[in-house]
Amino acid sequence: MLQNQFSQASFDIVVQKYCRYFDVDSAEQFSLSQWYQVLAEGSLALAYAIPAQKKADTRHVNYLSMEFLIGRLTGNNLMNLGYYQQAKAYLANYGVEIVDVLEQERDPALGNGGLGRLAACFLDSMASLGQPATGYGLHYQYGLFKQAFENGVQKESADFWGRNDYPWQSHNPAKTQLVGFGGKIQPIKDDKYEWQPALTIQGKAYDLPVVGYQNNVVQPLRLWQADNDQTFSFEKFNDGKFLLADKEIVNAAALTQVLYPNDNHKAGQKLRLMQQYFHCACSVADILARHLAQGHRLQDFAKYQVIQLNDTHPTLAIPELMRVLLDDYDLSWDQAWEICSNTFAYTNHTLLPEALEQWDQRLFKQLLPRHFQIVDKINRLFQQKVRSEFGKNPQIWEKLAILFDYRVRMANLCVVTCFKVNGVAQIHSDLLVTDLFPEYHKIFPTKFCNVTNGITPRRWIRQANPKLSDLLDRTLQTDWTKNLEQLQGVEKYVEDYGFRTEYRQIKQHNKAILSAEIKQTLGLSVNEDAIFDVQIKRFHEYKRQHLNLLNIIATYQQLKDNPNMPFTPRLFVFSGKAAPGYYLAKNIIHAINNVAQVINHDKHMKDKLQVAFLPDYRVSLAEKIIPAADVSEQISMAGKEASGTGNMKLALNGALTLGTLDGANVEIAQMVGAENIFLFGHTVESVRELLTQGYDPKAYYQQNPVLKSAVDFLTKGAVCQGNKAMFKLMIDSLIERDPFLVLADFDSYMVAQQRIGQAYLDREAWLHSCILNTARLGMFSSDRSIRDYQQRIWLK
Ligand code: 8GP
Repeated sequence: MLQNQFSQASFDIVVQKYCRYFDVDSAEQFSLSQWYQVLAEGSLALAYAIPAQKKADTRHVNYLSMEFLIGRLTGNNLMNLGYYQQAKAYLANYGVEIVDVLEQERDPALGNGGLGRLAACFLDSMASLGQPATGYGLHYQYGLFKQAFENGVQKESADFWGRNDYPWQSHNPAKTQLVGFGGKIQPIKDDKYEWQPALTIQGKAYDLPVVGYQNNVVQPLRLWQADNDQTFSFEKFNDGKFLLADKEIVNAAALTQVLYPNDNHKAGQKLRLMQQYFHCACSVADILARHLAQGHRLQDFAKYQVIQLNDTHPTLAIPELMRVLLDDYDLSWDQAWEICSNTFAYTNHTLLPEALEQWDQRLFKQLLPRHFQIVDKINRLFQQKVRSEFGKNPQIWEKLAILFDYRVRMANLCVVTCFKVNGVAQIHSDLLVTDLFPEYHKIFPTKFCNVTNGITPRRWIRQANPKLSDLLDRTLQTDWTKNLEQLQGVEKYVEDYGFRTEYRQIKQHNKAILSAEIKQTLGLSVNEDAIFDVQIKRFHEYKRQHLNLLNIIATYQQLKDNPNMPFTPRLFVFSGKAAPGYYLAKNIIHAINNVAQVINHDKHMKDKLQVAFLPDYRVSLAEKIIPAADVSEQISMAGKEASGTGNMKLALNGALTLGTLDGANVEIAQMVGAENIFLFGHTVESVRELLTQGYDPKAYYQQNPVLKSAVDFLTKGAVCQGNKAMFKLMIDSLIERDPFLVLADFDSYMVAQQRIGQAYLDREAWLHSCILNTARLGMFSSDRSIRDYQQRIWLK
C-alpha cells in the first residue's frame, strides 16, 4: 500500500511558484520545458514525502561506482512512485501530453557504457527489493561527450548537462567531507601515523532519490562534487612541491569536472587517480559516519556494512578505510584488516588486459603517501602467504604481487583484500578463474563466484515499451515487473491468435516510432517492413562492429551483381560512441557512415538495404531503439565480452539474438533454446586453438573472394572519396593482425545472416521465436541479480 496519495495541491504549489519565476499569469502559458521543470520538482517532492526507512538489522550495501548512467528520471520515478497516471491526468487538464513533457529531460550521461548502466539498474533493483543501499559516485560537471558526425567522422563536444539546474538533485550540506592529497606522514606509534596532507579539498554531497517500485522505499544516490576548502592553505600547498607544477589543481573544482570517456580501457592520468581517491575518501567517511550515527559499534562495521566495488575504480577505498581505522580510530593492524577484508567485495567487468588498472608507484606515493605505506604492508604480508603456498617462486610472485615493477596493481589489491570476487556472467566468471586469476583461485578457492548481470524491467520494458507492458498486464493479470520469471506465463499464448496479433502489431508500432526518429535525425525514410537489425553499444574492436560492416558491404555487392536474387530487406541500425583517443574505433565509425552514405543514396537499394547510424547514443535513445529491433547483434569475439546487458534488453523486447557464445549470450541461448537464437563463430575453445596454431588473417583475405572484395570496397570510389588510405587503420589491423578474429568469423557470420533472412520470411515462425524470447528471459531481471548478490555475497 502506498502511504502517500498523489497530491494535486503539491503540484498546484509548484505551478504557482513557476508562474512567478517565468513571469506568466497562468500555467497555460508554460512551454514544454517549463512544464518539465514543474513536473520534475513536483515529483521530487512526492519522492521525499516518503519517510526514510527505519534502521534495518541487515547489512547496508554501499555501491561504489565511478559511473552511474541513470537516464531520464522523471517518468521512471513517477512510475515507481505509482503516480504516473495521476501526473498524466494533471497535465492533461492543461491540454499537455505527459510524453511530450518527459521528452524535454536530458540524460545525465555520468558514465561510459555497460558498467555505468548496470550500476543504475542495480540501484533500481535494490530499492525495489527493499535492500538498504546507498549508491556513491561523482557529480561530474561534464558527462560523457556529445557525439556528432562531420562527413562521417565522430566529433566530440562537451556534454554540459546542466548540473547546476538539474531538478532531481539536492545539495545535502550535512554530508560535506574533507579530502587530503600529498604532503607528509609523521610516525606516531607502531602502525599509527599522522598524515599531514599538502592540500585539502571539500567534497559536497548531491543526493538523488532512488525510488523503489511501488514499495515506499526511497534511498540515496550520493554524488560527490569537489570544491575549494575554506581552510585551503597556500603554505601547506607549497610544501607539496609536486603539486605546484599543476596549476589546475589549485582549482579543486577541476577534480569533478570531467568523466573520463573510456570504456574497457584504463585512463592512467594523475587527475583520474585524484578523482578516484576523492570518490573513495568521501564515501568511506560517509559510510563510517552513518554506521556510527546508527548506534553501531566500530567492531561491527563489516556486520552492518558491505562495500561493493564496481570494478577496480574505487579500490582506494580499501587503503582509505585501513588508514582511517588505524590512524583516526587507533585500531591495530589486525583489527583493521579483519574489518576491511570482511567489508569489501569486488566485481570484475572485463578480462581485457588494457582495462586492468595499474598506477605508477611514484605518482601514487606522492599523492597518497600514507596509503602507499598501507598498500606496501598488505603486499608484504601477502608475499609471506604466497611463499607458504607456492614456495619462493618468482614467476608466481610476478603475477600475484600488488606492487611490482614500480606499479600498483589495483585488481590484485582487490582480490587479496575482498571477501568475494565476482564475474558478471557464468562464462566470464569461469574465465576469471581459469585465465586471469588461477593462482589466486588456488590460494582463495572460495572467494570467487558468479553473478550474472541483469536489467531492470521497470525501465527496459515498462517504461521503454508501454504497449508491450500493457499486453503483458492484460495477459498475465499480475505485476510481472516485480517478478519477471512470471513472463513464463506468456508461453501459453504463443499460439494464441489474439496475443500473437497484438504482439506483432506492437513491434510494428515500435518500428514506426523508430523510423520517425531516423527520419527526423538522418533525413532517411526507411522501409518499416525490413528486418531491423540493431547493433548498439560502445565502439570497440572486440565488439566487432566492423564484422557487421563487412557483411553489409558484401551483401550490397551481391545485390549489385545480382539485383534479382532473393533477399529479405534489411535496415541496419548502429549507435554508439568511440573513446575520443581510440582512433581505430573512430575509423570504424567513419567507415560505417561512409558505407551508409553510398548504400542509402543508391536508388536500387531503396527499401532493400539501408543503414542508419544514429548519433549520440544514450539511455533515452536506447529506449527508442530497443523495442523496435528484430535482430540483436551480439557479435564480440568469444571470451571478450564479459556479459553484455543490451543483449538482455533486446531479447526481452522480442529481438532475436545473432551472437557468438560469449558473455551472457551463452545463458540467453540456454534459456531461449537453440531454435530461437542465431549462434555463429568461434567459441572460446576454438579461438584458443586457432591462436595457438598461429592465425594468419591475410590468408583468409586472400582466399575468400567475397571477403576480399568487401575489404577492398573500402579503398575504392565514393566510399573513401578517392582516398585509399581513409580506412587504412582498420584495414591494416584486419589484414595484418586481426586480434579479434573478424576475418576468421566472417564466413560463419554471413551464413548466420542468410539464415536470418530465410527465417524472417516465415513470419509466423519468427513471431513464435520472438514471443518465446520475451517469455523465457525472466531470469535476466536485475532483481534476480541483486538476490544473487544477497545470497552469494552480501548476506554471508
Ligand atoms: C562492461 C563489459 O564490457 C560488459 O560486457 C558488461 O556487461 C558490463 O561491463 C557490465 O558488467 N565493462 C565496462 O563497462 C568496463 O569495463 N568499463 C570500464 C572501463 C570503464
